Amino acid sequence: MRILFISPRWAGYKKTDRNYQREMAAYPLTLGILAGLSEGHQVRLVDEHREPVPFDEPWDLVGITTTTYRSNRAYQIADRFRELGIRVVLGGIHPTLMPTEALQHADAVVRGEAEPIWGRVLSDAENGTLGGLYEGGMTLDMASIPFPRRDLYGPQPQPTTWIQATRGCSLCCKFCYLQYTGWGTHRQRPVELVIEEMKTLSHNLIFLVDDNLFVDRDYAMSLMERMIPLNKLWWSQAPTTVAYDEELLELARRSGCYSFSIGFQSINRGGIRQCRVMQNRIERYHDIVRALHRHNILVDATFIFGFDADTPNIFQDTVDAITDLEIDAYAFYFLTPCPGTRYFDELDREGRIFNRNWEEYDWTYVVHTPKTMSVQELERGYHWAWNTLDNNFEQTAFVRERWALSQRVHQPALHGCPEPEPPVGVLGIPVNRSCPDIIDEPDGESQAGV
Ligand code: B12
Ligand code: SF4
Repeated sequence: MRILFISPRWAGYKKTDRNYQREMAAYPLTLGILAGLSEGHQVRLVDEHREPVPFDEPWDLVGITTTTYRSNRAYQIADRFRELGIRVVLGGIHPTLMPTEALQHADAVVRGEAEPIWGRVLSDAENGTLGGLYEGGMTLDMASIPFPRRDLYGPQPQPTTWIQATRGCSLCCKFCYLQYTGWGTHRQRPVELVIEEMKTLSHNLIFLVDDNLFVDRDYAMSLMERMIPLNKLWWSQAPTTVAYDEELLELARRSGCYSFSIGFQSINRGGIRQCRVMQNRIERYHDIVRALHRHNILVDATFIFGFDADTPNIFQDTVDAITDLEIDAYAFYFLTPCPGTRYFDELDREGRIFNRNWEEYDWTYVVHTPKTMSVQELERGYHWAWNTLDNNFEQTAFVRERWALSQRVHQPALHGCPEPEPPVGVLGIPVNRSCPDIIDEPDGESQAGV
């Protein structure tokens, strides 16, 4: 069959700056994996940020991957192909969470992971029996994931590529879709395979796209140990708790890690409690940044505005905290419940969801009514925070340049940090814990996962 896989464009792309666009220029990993699963077929990949969708070619099957914020565009593309008589399969996070909606725009929807079910989708398509919902599940043995077909990505001028070692996260942040799906369960690819894939990469910079590489400390340590001889630079998302583990940070740096993207989420204890970001201890944010800097790992921090406990002071307080903490790079997002999750339903039942345009669920629009300020105040504060830091933050120009960030990896400590304190423990978060509805918080403090 002639199969076309598409990653639809993000409408918010045009609002982003040049550096972020360069970062996004690395080819979507999902398309490479889907191609890897389609051996024996003629496959073409289209990332709509780079090239237009080829509607006028004779495809036998079109597979579209989508997140929530790209689903409007995914549906538009799907509708158009179906009008042309071409069969369409939708998959990804949004169709997994909202399969009934997705089925209105596709012949078939894959819920969960493509790997276990794509073969059946293909044979049904060949036999003319394709249709309905296909369950891919989220229990796949990760050893069976094919290497992504990077040979189909076309010219790759940028030095970064995405790679995945693990899926899932054992933490319970209420706004995160993982816990509402089987995707919360942590699974790992054999280290051997990840290293083998890394060895095939011509790229010097790697983004490990794992939800949380550090759920299983032994696994993370063994992977990082094996990465040392590869001489690559890499970054990944990480929970704040990585900073409590000096041995892990030391190995991370030696293996080429130059930056962690860390969800600090709020400097307001109420927000941390409301959304069960139980791994975060606000009173330790300073230690966390310092620990990472001691190991020459840059801190790329995310903060969320719009928690029920946030008052209009949150913007000034967050800007002050970022400057005071000496955070290297930052991003602000609005609290955005993911459609298809219990958290979304909860806010909906409270009558607080006022925006159902999924295109605006990219964390840069207010979609629910905040509790302690107006929507306008929340929007104004968010923009004020971005503008204030962008204007005042002396390092911003280069910290947004990941390429430049990486140069600092092997240089002396960034901010003259003091000698390391003794390790205070390891991640210690039980693998695959189940998320409680509420957490008991001794002395009004959030429970850290350590
Ligand atoms: C890498 C990444 C990025 C990268 C690159 C994005 C890209 N275009 O490749 C960067 C850092 C640039 C980025 C930016 C953003 N991201 Co991002 N990103 C991720 C991350 C960490 C990994 C994506 C990935 O490669 N996963 C690995 C692949 C293999 O998994 P998968 O896509 O789910 O595919 C599997 C199944 O879903 C299924 N499947 C998927 N598609 C299809 C299609 C078919 C036909 C079939 C059969 C099956 C199938 O099979 C696959 C294999 O098992 C995810 C979190 C995550 N775990 O997915 C967030 C995530 C996708 N990002 C998110 C967001 C919000 C954004 C931003 C909007 C943030 C912002 N405001 O700046 C931007 C938008 C950028 C853009 N161009 O779209 C959210 C989306 C939430 C939602 N519900 O929509 C996520 C889920 C993070 C989160 N924890 O909530 N992101
Ligand atoms: S730490 Fe990140 S991936 Fe894990 S539950 Fe929280 S938001 Fe989701």
